[in-house]
Amino acid sequence: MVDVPTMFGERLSRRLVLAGGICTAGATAVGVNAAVGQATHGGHDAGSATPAAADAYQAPSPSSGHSGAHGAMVTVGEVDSARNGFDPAKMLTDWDVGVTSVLSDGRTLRTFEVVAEDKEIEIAPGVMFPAWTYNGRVPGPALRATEGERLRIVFKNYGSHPHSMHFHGIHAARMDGVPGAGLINPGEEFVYEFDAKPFGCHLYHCHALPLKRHIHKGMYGAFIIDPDPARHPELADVARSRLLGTPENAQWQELVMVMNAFDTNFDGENEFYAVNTVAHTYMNTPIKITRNRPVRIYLINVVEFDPINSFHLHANFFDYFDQGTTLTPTLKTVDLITQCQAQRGIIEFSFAEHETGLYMFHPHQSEFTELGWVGMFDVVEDVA
Ligand SMILES: [Cu+2]
Repeated sequence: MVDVPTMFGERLSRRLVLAGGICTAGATAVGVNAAVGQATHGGHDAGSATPAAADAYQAPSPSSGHSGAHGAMVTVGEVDSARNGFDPAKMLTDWDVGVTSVLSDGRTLRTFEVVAEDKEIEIAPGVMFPAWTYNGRVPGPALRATEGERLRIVFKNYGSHPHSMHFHGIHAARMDGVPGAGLINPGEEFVYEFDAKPFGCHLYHCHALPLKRHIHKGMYGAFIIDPDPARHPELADVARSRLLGTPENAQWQELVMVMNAFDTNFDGENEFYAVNTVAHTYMNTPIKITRNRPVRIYLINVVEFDPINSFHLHANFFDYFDQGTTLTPTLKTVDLITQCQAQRGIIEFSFAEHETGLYMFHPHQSEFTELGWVGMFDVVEDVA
């Protein structure tokens, strides 16, 4: 596969990179964003638009499969999930719950194992990105624990650079994953240990310098702490509905979405945007939702270089729990929320009163949508 960044150098605009990808990887193999051919795209790159870039735009052929059903706004072709070693469709519900044991004081000890490694990944059809990963995937594993447990994260650095795991949570200074406190060199190991608190929708990321480069290379992941119902008697039902493994939780359709982006030519701007890495993946493969069961999204924004991201749901409204640290909504009945970098929260909604069909979700930064961050819920009567 052609590595777009190395072929096109640092000064090309994101538009030209997209157009160049078509030429180098073959017209049928690479995704074409409608943005490539739109004069209104972007602001900072406006001067670099060329007839060549505009001419490169091609509508997907009617025979190109399911993506054609949604018009010309999505990538064309397939990303090789087997080679990547991760599949965005499965990542939505892929929780890493680690291994549990009982401590001498009766508390649960939950142990996770995470390794850092360099890995080239495909972020759009035919577009490779030299990532730094946790456990070989971007985003890293979605770690999930329960409030009050003792957590132990055994971290090994098999990568080519110093890395760490900095958790958004409560812990001792020496467990902070910054230089001198858990930032380790290639070949080294470090064990982070702390209590799981507060409950909520959190994240972890590398805290090596330069920080934005280490994060943007793929070193981030979800860190979810479920509330312990026994600690919240006034809202125990709500807490139980969030606690993985309970019958109440099984009623919910839970999805983890990490909003990310990739600067494929290393010019300090992103060329591709996504949820869970692969551009337009949930347009090409809509997310099946059973109509009469509620939906809960753990939404995390890790996009570098752009200060704000957002989530907008079509034809519906939702409740929002900023950072997931409350059992009552911090915003009720909204259809859009914004998140700065590392901001995150829980989104809850239902399609019970809706017709079945395809319902879109995307950020309301239109440029992000055109460059890969948009998806569809396929609301059906029942999921087989
Ligand atoms: Cu790092």
